[in-house]
Amino acid sequence: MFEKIVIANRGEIGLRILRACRELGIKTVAAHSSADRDLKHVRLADESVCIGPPSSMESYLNVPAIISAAEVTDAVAIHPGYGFLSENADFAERVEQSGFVFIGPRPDTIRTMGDKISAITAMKKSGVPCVPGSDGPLGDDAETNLKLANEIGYPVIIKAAGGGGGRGMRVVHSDAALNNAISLTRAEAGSAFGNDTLYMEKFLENPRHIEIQVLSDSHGNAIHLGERDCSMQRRHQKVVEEAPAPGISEELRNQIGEVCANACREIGYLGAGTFEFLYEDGKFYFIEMNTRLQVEHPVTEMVTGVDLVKEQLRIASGEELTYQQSDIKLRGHAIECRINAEDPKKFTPSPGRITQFHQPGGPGVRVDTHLYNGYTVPPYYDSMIGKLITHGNSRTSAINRMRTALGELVIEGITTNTPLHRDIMNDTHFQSGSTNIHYLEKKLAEANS
Ligand code: MV4
Repeated sequence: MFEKIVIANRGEIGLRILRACRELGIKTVAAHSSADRDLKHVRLADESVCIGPPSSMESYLNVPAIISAAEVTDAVAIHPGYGFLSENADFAERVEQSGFVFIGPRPDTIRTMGDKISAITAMKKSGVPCVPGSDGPLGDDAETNLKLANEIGYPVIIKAAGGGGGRGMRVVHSDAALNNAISLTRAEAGSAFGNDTLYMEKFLENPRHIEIQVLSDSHGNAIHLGERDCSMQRRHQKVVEEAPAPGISEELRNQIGEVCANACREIGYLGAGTFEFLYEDGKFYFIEMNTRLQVEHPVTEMVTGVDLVKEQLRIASGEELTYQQSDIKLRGHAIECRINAEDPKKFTPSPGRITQFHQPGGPGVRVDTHLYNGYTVPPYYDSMIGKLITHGNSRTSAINRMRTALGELVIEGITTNTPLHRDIMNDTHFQSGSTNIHYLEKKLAEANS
């Protein structure tokens, strides 16, 4: 196992990684910006290195500074967390060229999955079900594109190969609108991603967003850890996630999970990964693969008992997975509410000093946060300040525990989206498990009319 690693991230995930390191006896170096000296994990780490000023561009995205932090502390590996450089293939490559281990998949895998067309091509080849679509890049010939759209059937969606996470997409409903939409999307993609390659898919109108968690080691072992339902989102930001997804049978879970684990073995995937699917009318359609640890990983941990961060560290250090597929048994149900420092109505960021913080507790309650009394939430970064996770024997029990936990949560000095979570937990449609990716935005629009 590694002797010492650099944590190249901040906030709750910096702390989450630090805790996993402690349990494995790994020494920690917190690489942090000058605005983050008071972060909980920076205080707790064995060592810390300031890698630059507050701006992410000059700190958490500053590749030479992060590699220097590893060099000066004699660390052997770098954990990127999520966001920032976690899915940057060039960063992973430079970490390895500098003689350190990147805790994540190999650079080539990250590169393949970063290009949405090559990701779909690779997954389709490995037997993962995909959305009917162009099977490759769109050309510029208007007639060919019209023919393709008619074969797929309207509505179709035009997506940028360099996009993902909701950026660079356009829905098209008719022949009349198609080629203009392609030109517009191509121009936008070119300036936004420096890559104007596009592809076309059938547009699914009311899907759920369901993703499969996998772990895959360097000895040819790969397992799936079931699914998460992340449909409760606003503007491509997830708000609530849960595991398992309501209404997915054990048979369907095992079938799609096996397909994903098998794809991992075929491509020699390394580490933790997530297959993102749209789920509609009982069928899964692959859209993207995430090659990082995800924000919502705790709901999977709660229902499987697997510590995903410890497994990431073990896999990166060359050890074998400590679980076989037959060891993975789902127990109960888990829900996560992302707590954001934002205006509860307008969703604008709300940084500032925390004057009171009381965290909920009791059976089946987990709080992943770096907050403490007197901490100041800086204005420079993402507004997520913590995650409240509950577990119960049933979905109803997990929801009830979340309602109780939200009732106990006190954060004063800044505003948060806690009222929204109380609303969602009391929402009869959420309670029945019958929502989709459009549900929350529709609910919020209705509340405002
Ligand atoms: C889609 C889709 C419908 N049909 N693809 C948005 C984020 C990106 N990861 C893919 N996205 C979508 N792709 C087809 N063929 C609808 C979305 C989509 C969405 C997906 C997941 C979660 C939230 C979403 C919100 C709006 C649109």
